[in-house]
Amino acid sequence: MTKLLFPKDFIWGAATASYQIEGAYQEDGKGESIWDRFSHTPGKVENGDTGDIACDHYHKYREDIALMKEIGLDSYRLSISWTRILPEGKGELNQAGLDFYRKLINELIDAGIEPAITLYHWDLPQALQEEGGWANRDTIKYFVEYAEILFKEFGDIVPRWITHNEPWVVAFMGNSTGEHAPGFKDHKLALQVAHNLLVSHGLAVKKFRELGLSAEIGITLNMNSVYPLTDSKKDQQAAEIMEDYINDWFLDPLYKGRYPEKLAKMYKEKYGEIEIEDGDMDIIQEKTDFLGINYYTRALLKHNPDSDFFQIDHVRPEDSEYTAMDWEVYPKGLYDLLIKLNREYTDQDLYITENGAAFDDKIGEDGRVDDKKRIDFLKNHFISAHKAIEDGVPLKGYYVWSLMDNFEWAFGYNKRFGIIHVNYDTCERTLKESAHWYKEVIANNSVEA
Ligand code: JJW
Repeated sequence: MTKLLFPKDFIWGAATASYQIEGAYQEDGKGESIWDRFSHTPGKVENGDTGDIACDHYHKYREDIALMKEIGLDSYRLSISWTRILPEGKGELNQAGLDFYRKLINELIDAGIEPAITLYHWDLPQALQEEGGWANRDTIKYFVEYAEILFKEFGDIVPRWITHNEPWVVAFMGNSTGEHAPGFKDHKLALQVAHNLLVSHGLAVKKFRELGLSAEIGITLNMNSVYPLTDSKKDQQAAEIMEDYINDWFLDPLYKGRYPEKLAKMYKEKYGEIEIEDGDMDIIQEKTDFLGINYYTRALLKHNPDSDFFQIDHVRPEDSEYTAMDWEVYPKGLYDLLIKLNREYTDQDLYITENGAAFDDKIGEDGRVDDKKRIDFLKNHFISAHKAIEDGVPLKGYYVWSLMDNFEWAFGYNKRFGIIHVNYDTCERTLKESAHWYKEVIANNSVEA
């Protein structure tokens, strides 16, 4: 066995999001979000699950921070619920919402845990959706106003800020596949939403700079490492289109000031032009301090002339291991992705802002949750990250998804991603074996390979 040591100041963390854990969906003046509306619409979420109570973190945050401290986390990534701060998305401020997050942030700091805040983790105010949501450019302005409130309130005590979480999922699963809120099935609408999200990111970063804060700010993208099944020309082209669709649709505007040429041309022929205003591409390129990466699996593609989606098929290798999400376990993809980002896009700091796996965890007779598969998953991904660091990638930290089992969007509570088990009848928390293992990794700043 070799012990792989991480850099001295490497940040070990865990992540969650407001709607997935907080509950208290109508408490202390909170307004309705699109996920409140969506989860309450029959047929949208498995089992009719909602975030009404979730993990009740809104009331149990002190207990949860004590568990984070026990694990030894350096940092905790959380998101803020826009409708706790501004129930209608704009206009009147709800002081009780700010008070909640101030208590939470102070409790973290007192526990020696750095808060990292995501401004937008999918819970758009329903009031703004009624006016067109992210497809309406006014939402960009309201987002920046919301961001400014938080920057002014917490910018001096929160060292790391993330504008958006996974704009690909927001745009395409929310507006093209319709699996997420607000549930539209309109690919052109999704393209407009994607663009407006990027512009809102750039303007929020600009606002952050104007305020002269010493904290750092970036954006988090969900990305897959992408491979062709064979090295045939057609499979390679299939992989290139998928790379454009999943990763480069966001990376290229952020770092190169343009959309991927080939796919943009195909979209234009199929859907016509979306609205891009003069100056937008410059705004989107506003310089950040880091890029956040959410990595779960790879995409393996082959050409299929009969497939609707640009003649591309996903391939599911039978001999691979899969998580409860049916996502292929592919740790090497994390290494490949980190190298691609560092070589082709940016030499700035990188963070893994999410990586983890869902498995069907059960509490055993002895009260332990023996999640060996999760330990193996995390270990092998940590090893991949370590290799990338050795090869010169400035990876500064790693947030495991998730701190605790929670509301996994359209899958409801069926998918358990946590290193802490949550009993949804009692809201009782139990550290899984992976949490005990992670505690050792953090304490030693190393992983045994
Ligand atoms: C599907 C991409 C190609 C959440 C997907 C991409 C491939 C046609 C987990 N991340 O609950 C799902 N999650 O709230 C944020 N991350 O399709 C946090 N990514 O399509 C977690 C990404 C995801 C997905 C789901």
